[in-house]
Amino acid sequence: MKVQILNGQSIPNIPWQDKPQGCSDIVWRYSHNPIIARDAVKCANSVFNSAVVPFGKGFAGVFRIDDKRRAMQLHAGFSDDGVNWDINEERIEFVQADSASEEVNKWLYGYDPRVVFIEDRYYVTWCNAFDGHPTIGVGYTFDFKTFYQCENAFLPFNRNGVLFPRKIGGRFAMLSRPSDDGHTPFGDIYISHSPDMKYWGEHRHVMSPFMPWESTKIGAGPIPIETSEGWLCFYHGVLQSCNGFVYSFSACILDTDEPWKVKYRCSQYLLNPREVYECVGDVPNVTFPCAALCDADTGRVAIYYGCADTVVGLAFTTVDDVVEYVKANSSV
Ligand code: BMA
Repeated sequence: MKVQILNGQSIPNIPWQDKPQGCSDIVWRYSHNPIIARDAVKCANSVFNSAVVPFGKGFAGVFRIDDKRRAMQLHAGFSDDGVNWDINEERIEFVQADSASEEVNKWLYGYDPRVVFIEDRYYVTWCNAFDGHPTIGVGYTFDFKTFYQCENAFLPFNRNGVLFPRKIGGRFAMLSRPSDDGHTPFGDIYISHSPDMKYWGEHRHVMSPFMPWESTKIGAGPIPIETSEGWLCFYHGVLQSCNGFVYSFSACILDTDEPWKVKYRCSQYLLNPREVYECVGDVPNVTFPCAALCDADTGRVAIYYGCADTVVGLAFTTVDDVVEYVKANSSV
């Protein structure tokens, strides 16, 4: 590999399919997409923007399920191969963490989870209702059975809270997108820091919408991947067409020690809605990545993304290919 993966993990059973012959894309889709159907769980209207990590000999995850009441819920799930998933019928019921207060976390709804292992536990962040207003919820689990809920990271309104997989300069770091109460028609990515996962500050601006494909708003996606070139971050960008929003995704590379500094940023999307399951569903024209597994031995990357707010898809790339492409097509 040309690009080194730092602090990575061997995932010999990472889901994988070689790039189809003749395909010139940097990110390509799994041929059996979608991997999770909208009715994978009895109560579900849809299963989409969801996050997975290696766990034991297989994988575990936190899944966004909009139930048949159209309430947005988080469910835990497990898989041997990262492709076929058993998702719990019951939603996650968080237990209050010692560091939190019961006034903060009355469950109303939760969506768009991310999951990351840091030090000794799996942290979960998601868009959480704080007195009915969306902000970033934070929790953790050791076993994907009992989940503890911490204080919310920020005041409303905020979405797309994404933790870095290790402390940077001795502090936890999180990307997020301050927003408004509705289907926000704007949005930049910021970074915030915390000594203890409770108090967040030292906020810095990271980047704003720039190119046409992302000109309305952008939001962090999967947990950043640490490489010798910096933090490789996939992120979504939204274009407002005459007929609604179009969600595509691409990648940027942030400075290792000062991740609010953007080193490279791809000017084009890497994947956009074009397959039927991405263009047709409860919300058409959405590809929304929330997780990326990366095998440190081979540089293979498996990206999990929500499709049309209805199902989950899988796409592949390699760290070498994506870093080279982002650098070669960068506008910062
Ligand atoms: C965003 C979030 C995502 C969703 C997207 C498209 O604002 O709500 O969960 O996938 O809109 O509807």
